[in-house]
Amino acid sequence: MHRSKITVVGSGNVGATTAHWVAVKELGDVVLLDVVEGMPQGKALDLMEAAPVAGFDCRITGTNNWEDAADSDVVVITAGIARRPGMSREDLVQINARIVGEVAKQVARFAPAAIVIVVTNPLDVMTYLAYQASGFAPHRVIGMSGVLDTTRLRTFIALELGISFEDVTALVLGGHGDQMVPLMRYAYAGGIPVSQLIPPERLEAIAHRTRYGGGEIVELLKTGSAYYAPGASVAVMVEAILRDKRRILPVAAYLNGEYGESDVYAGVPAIIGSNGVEKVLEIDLEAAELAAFKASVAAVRETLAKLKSN
Ligand code: A3D
Repeated sequence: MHRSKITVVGSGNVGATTAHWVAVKELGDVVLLDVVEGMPQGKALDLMEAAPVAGFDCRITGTNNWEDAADSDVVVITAGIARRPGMSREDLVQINARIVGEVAKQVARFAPAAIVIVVTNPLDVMTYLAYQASGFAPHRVIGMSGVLDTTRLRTFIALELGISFEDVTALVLGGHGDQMVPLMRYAYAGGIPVSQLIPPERLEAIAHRTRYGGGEIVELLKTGSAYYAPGASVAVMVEAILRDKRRILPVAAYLNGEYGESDVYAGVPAIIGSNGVEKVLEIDLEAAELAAFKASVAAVRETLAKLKSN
């Protein structure tokens, strides 16, 4: 039986938390890779020492050496800097572009068969860069953002209704920025459209809180950005890939004509399985929803163009 190997590049807040969720789900052996000496080794050992009491059976290795990532099945890229109060995701672009470009080349060299999940911000742009720098087919390079944006939306709906989180499903489209598009028409609680349960002005307030959900955490933490829900969201994607679950998840996928967009990454619903993005799903959008989606993709293209001109 093949033991899956998951390498998490960047062992900071999101990387370490991802390793934690992946271990708890027993998805495979985990390698935590970082440029800082000692830190990934320390976090990996600490996490592995939880195995006997937490009841997971995974080897967890910390390293500064890419050779330890050899032949990974999945590589998660969280390397880079995170936001602090007053910063937009776009403020991170120059520094993170250099880091993600270098990391993606190492992935191609040491883990040529891996599926890559990008987490570094600005997400859609970094996912595009990782796709280009790795030389991988686009379905093997996926951005994590929609699962997080959607779990935030689901949380706020469940809290509003005073019901279980389990019964809420929802969908957020577009780029992972303040122009993301929470699709309230596609949100359900126990199979009931939420528009039948929540008045329009409260729905609008929930959509607004979702759009600024990342910023809300940054303002509270002051020293960095969210990591528990992001790590859990990555683990759901890793699970869908390694167990070939063919889950429908909102992810940043490469668009090749879908929604009238080409050669760009943006958040859309997709079937996620052992090949990465198995299929991008095109859903019916009303004119205003499509316009909001297009505006958010235009913002992704703008950041990409700025980066190329520097
Ligand atoms: P942080 O805790 O600073 O961890 C980043 C780690 O990357 C640090 O330990 C660095 O040493 C390491 N690193 C830097 N360069 C390299 C390199 N070349 N190779 C290996 N490791 C390197 O940040 P974080 O974990 O809070 O956030 C990481 C990234 O994820 C940031 O860009 C965040 O903005 C982004 N993020 C995205 C989401 C999405 O939903 C898309 C959510 C949360 C965070």
